[in-house]
Amino acid sequence: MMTYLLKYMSLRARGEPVRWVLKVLGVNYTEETFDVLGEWPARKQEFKFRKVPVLMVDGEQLHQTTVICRFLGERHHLASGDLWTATRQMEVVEALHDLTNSMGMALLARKYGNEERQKAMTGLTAAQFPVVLSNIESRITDKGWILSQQMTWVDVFIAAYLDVYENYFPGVVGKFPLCEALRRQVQDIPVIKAWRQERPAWHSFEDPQGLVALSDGSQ
Ligand SMILES: N[C@@H](CCC(=O)N[C@@H](CS)C(=O)NCC(=O)O)C(=O)O
Repeated sequence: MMTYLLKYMSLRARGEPVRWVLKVLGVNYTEETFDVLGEWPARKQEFKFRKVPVLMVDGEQLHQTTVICRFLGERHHLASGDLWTATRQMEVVEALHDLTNSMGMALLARKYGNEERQKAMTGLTAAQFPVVLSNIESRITDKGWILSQQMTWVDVFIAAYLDVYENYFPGVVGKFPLCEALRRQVQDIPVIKAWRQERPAWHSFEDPQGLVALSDGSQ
């Protein structure tokens, strides 16, 4: 049996998709979190790519959020076995995951008090979000899952991000009924329901409250 240790900051951000996939799979894992502002600078050097999340797999570092989730899904049989299906699923996974770059920049700009940059980065993210959602929407099957008749790790990953991003861009997910239904289906899995109740409140760094002109670009 493999042992898993997730190392990430005390944020939702790129941590939630990994946590949700681990929880839905029901595998044993532990998590070590550190504060993005207070503790990260001292910890950064221990990571081979100087970035997190990192999943320690039997003591070895595995980087990259989407790679970690795909590995877990395939390793524990919550994945499509068809190469082309899995590839088209990865396309929307990466497209949604791309948003974390501009959104991360917006949050950093807020931290440094640069309102203009924060607005620009929020606007960029807001403009792209519905584009990605409409592509996901068109790939959801009559069973409610992305290019699949059964739930895969891809659905769990997407739902975890929608759960975070609907707070940054209120009302947008709701415009895509199949995406909204998928998000609810995954949120209703008991282990996810429990986690959403017990998880820590937003860290001030990523708190949706107080972001300037949240709806810029999405109207
Ligand atoms: N493509 C990577 C990006 C990882 C990344 O940028 N992580 C951020 C935190 S969400 C980080 O480690 N930032 C700290 C730094 O760059 O010093 C992934 O998806 O895991």
